Amino acid sequence: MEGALAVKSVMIVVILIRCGAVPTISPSREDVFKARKYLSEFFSEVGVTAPDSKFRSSLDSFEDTLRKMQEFFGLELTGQLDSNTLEVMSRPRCGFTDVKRYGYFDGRPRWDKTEITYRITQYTPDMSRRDVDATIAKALKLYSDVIPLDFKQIRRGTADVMIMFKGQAHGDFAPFDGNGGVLAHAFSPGEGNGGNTHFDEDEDWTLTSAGANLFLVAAHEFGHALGLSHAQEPTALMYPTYQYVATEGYKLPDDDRQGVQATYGVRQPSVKPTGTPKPQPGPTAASEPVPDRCSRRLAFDAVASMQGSLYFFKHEYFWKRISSWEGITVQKIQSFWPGIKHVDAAYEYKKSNMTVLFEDNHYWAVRGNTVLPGYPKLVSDFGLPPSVAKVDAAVFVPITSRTLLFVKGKYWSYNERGGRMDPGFPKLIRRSLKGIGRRVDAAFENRGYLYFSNGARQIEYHYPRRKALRTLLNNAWMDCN
Ligand code: 0D3
Ligand code: ZN
Ligand code: ZN
Repeated sequence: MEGALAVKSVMIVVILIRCGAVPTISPSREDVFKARKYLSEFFSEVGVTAPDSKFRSSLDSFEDTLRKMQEFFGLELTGQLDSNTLEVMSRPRCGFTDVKRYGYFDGRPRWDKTEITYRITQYTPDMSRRDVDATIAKALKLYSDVIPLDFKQIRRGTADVMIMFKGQAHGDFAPFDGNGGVLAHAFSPGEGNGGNTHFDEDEDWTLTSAGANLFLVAAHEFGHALGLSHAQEPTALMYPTYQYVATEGYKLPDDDRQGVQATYGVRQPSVKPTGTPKPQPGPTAASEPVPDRCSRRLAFDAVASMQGSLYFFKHEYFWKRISSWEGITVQKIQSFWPGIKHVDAAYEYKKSNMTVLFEDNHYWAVRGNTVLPGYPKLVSDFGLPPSVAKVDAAVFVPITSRTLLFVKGKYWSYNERGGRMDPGFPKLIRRSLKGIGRRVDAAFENRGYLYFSNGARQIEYHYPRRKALRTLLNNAWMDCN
């Protein structure tokens, strides 16, 4: 009943074992016995009868089943127990899920809904049910804290993620191997078997550093169940081999978080009452109200990253979006950088650990809330024509080490390492940065993507491919529902 879906996931194996000739040797009695057991375990829906049966129809059935298995594993469809087929049957199989290889077939698998149900159909005697429930929930929460997915436990019926503890052969194509070795496995997202997660009951499941820590293993498996493959980074949760690490206060490691957020997006942090919400009455008393950051018409004056947070500038204020999902705060620009009233354009140049803020025809370099000495300077010192009264947007592109400066329908390119403007500019935005429109009023870089805002909308842009990927509303960053 789960066969068809297992096929999809185990197709991975195909590439690995497809090559080579098929030397045929006559199988021993023991081989035949093992093959029968194997086929009845994993391909039983097809019906398996002994190959030495005197009934022709049964023989057909064995050969058919074997061909099915061979097809499944990308072997030559001989219907015979050739050595390649026997080799595959004896191969110890680990987790099925390797998105990198899987990806060759089917693209990156993901859940296309935001509420994922899970059900634990078989518990382990090693721990109390309560502890198992709590540990599974905690492992899933690592993900739901950072991506916009919610997990809901159900106790009957079919859930998206069916979880069980079972040793040895347990109804899929990857029997477990007793204590040690493979601890668990999970299917990548999809219908049927997709997402299902199996824990080898022959491990000692614990909440400590002894045996196999259920929280850590479950966290790893749910990575697979969400579509993550194994990682090369040894500190990543998705590293292929288990190693105990302290679990108190455990957060999804960066590598894994970035992987899963690249697939599902970022969970908008919940609103936190800010420590500095009240606009301080400035020297010029009458202050504008704080703009509505959730408005669908929200336009930004400027956006920049700064020391891992994003700063969104609007009128006399900026919202700070802290990278660790601590929420969004709002503050008056002037109370943070005295002397700066509004910001038209901004970009961070990490190499010098500084951010450049443009206001009208001048600019500042700041580090944190410190304005660096020697500023403000005139935009003509930057290499822009003195006729430029205002810079609309600025963004630093890490892969080229260039800062793009947008003024009306054109943009300039500044070579940060060389400290000079590139020749051949300005260029027309509409011609040379296709897909982002005619004008840009705010631009920033985040996790390898560029974002170009114009009015209430922004374009997510992949610079290496010079490609506009999608359109968002500006308020998508503003933690609104
Ligand atoms: C597995 O069992 C992984 C599960 C895993 C890997 C890393 C962290 C948590 C869970 C199959 S998807 N790996 C085997 C393993 O680590 C190779 N076994 C125990 C060991 O070798 N220490
Ligand atoms: Zn399994
Ligand atoms: Zn794994």
